[in-house]
Amino acid sequence: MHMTMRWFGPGYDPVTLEQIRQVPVVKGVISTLYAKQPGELWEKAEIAALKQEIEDSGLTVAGIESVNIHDAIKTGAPERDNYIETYIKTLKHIGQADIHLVCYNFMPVFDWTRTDLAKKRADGSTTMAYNQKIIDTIDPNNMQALIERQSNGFMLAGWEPERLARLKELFALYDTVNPEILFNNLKYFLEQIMPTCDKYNINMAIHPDDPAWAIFGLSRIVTNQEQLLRLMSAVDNVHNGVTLCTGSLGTNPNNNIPEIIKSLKNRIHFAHIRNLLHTAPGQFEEAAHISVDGSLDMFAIVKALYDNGFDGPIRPDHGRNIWGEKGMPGYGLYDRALGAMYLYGLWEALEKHA
Ligand code: DNO
Repeated sequence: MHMTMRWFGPGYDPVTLEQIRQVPVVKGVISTLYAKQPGELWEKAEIAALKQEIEDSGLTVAGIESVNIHDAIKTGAPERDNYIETYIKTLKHIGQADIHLVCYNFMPVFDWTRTDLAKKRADGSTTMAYNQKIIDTIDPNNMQALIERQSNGFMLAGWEPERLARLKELFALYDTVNPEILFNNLKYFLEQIMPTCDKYNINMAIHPDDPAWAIFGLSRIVTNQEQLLRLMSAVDNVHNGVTLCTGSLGTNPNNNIPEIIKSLKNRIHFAHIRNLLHTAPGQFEEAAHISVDGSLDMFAIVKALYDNGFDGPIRPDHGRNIWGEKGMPGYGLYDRALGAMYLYGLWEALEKHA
């Protein structure tokens, strides 16, 4: 296991590499070329510059989150092969830069979705929260505004204004894309990229849908154990793997995360570990990482990863905003640093107790 933190890159992340470097045990970051639109080629020089900046600070690049997938690939549009070709070139450039992990998602239109980005908690901290009742009544065209209003002025991953400005067009593209079609489009994409992943030893790690159910009538196909295992066997190559995101899978209380971890065996390449608190059916808020603050048993989760022999990067995931920090929602420095320490502590105890 390698403890990492996410870093959005120069000009986008208010947290500095120097700060991350001072979080004990964090030796690497998970980063990206944040300005890249889905479908754009990642040039070798751009990847090299990012890597250089990170390495100059004494950290390593533990992986990329994300190389986003163009809607033509997700919807299976005629031009998908051109976009897959570009994706393959990007993977090649990433592999040549000696980076071997790529996190991505296959969610239609919206990436992670929350209804409140700064819900006040009893201790005065703020956190991100979700209420299905709001989603059921809101016009999806207003989602971008709802998120942007609460973003503290930061661009949030997956909520790129350029793409979401075309929301009506995007919804129309997915009109006929039922879960089976979406699954087949994902399978097709993975089959095309696997030879490149094999050649450069790149682990593709799909991120589960967040929340783990369909929203706004859009298909979602990465929400539970059965769907994850179906995907693993549909493209049965070790480079087709998973980002084990406890905060996404954990939105559905029926998902038994330790059991999911066990069943995925060696196909977990990356772990996003955070806790959340179920407040009512279809409602949750993001808690501090520690078990006692939320609904997930973090010890059982970390133990399941440990028992699986997990040796990829882990990162503390969304944190609360604490100590007056005006951070990017979910990605402030302080609570994620606390999370990293706690998760590492669990791991150390498991290792020493073995
Ligand atoms: C949100 C993140 C997601 C994730 C993507 C992966 O904070 O967990 O945006 O990075 O879904 O492609």
